[in-house]
Amino acid sequence: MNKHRILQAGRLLPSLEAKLAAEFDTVLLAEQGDPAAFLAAHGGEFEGFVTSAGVGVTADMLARLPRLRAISSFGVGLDKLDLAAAQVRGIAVGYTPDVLNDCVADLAMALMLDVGRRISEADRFVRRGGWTTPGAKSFPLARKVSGAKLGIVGLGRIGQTIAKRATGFEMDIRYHSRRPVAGVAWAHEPSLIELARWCDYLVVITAGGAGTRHLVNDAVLDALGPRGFVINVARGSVIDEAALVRALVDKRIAGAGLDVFENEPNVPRALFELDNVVLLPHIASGTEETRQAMADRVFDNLQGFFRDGRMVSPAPLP
Ligand code: NAP
Ligand code: 8YV
Repeated sequence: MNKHRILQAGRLLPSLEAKLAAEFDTVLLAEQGDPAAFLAAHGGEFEGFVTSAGVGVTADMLARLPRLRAISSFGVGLDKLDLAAAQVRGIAVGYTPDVLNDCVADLAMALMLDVGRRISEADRFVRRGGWTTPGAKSFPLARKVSGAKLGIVGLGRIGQTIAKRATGFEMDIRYHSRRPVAGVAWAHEPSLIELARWCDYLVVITAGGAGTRHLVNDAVLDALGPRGFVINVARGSVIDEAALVRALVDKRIAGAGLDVFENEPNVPRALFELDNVVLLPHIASGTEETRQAMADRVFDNLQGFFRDGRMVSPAPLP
């Protein structure tokens, strides 16, 4: 039997590439020279497309793949996948929810502890000899995380996993989302401004995309205030980055822990100067175990579709 032809947008874990190549006839777009010319000549040959949450798929790309039947995306974020364009064509879309909840939640906790307890700042202090310099000022006091007030923006799969971890830290937890979540112990706060005013740590873990663009704006940051920290493990677009930089530079908020940015991999230079900000290169799901689980789901989605007509984790319809 002929293997289904699959287009791979970019490089994947070697183990996933090997599994895909054994089951399908795979082609790596990034290695085909001029992608536009390649797609004009060969786009009609592909039935499957493997992409990632970071790369996504546009309506224009779909138009270049006229026989496409299935897309499998490495990641849970759907903000760069044109689901509506896929739906119009009846193309199945799969993604990797749940398998990354633990690691993204762990990283949110790590960022909260880091900015609250000034861990990265203290590490820099030790490395530059601040501890051993005679007569130097001692390292400044930090803020407590255990027992503090945590506001979670978006109590979905990952948001709930963060709340469970924070429960172990005896944090007082409330959350904001458009709809209250049934069956959870934490209080829903319909107003994001009120949540920000109440909490010490505001952790952002909503979906990205147009619906949440700049949800955290000047007004929310001012409500958080000079004793409040913001953590973003969702998407850079959810926070108005220019407003965040202003609030940090002007010390209108206490600090920030950021895994995601509006224009990745570019991070506003003004943040490099600030000691109360922790900057990470979008690594929340980046452990060997979780990336392998994501890779397995990318494969299972594609194999499930082509063998049984069913993906393991179909993306929700737009
Ligand atoms: P999820 O289960 O779909 O949860 C998304 C949450 O966002 C829901 O609680 C939803 O509640 C809320 N939400 C959506 N629109 C909102 C709005 N306008 N205002 C307030 N809340 C809103 O998704 P998940 O699996 O937890 O993942 C969340 C996001 O994390 C992903 O979409 C992805 O972008 C990001 N992520 C980042 C990394 C990383 O590496 N940093 C890794 C994985 C995921 P309502 O619908 O009730 O509002
Ligand atoms: C991925 C993510 O590492 O799942 C997501 O939505 O943001 C991360 O887990 C990344 O997007 C892979 O491209």
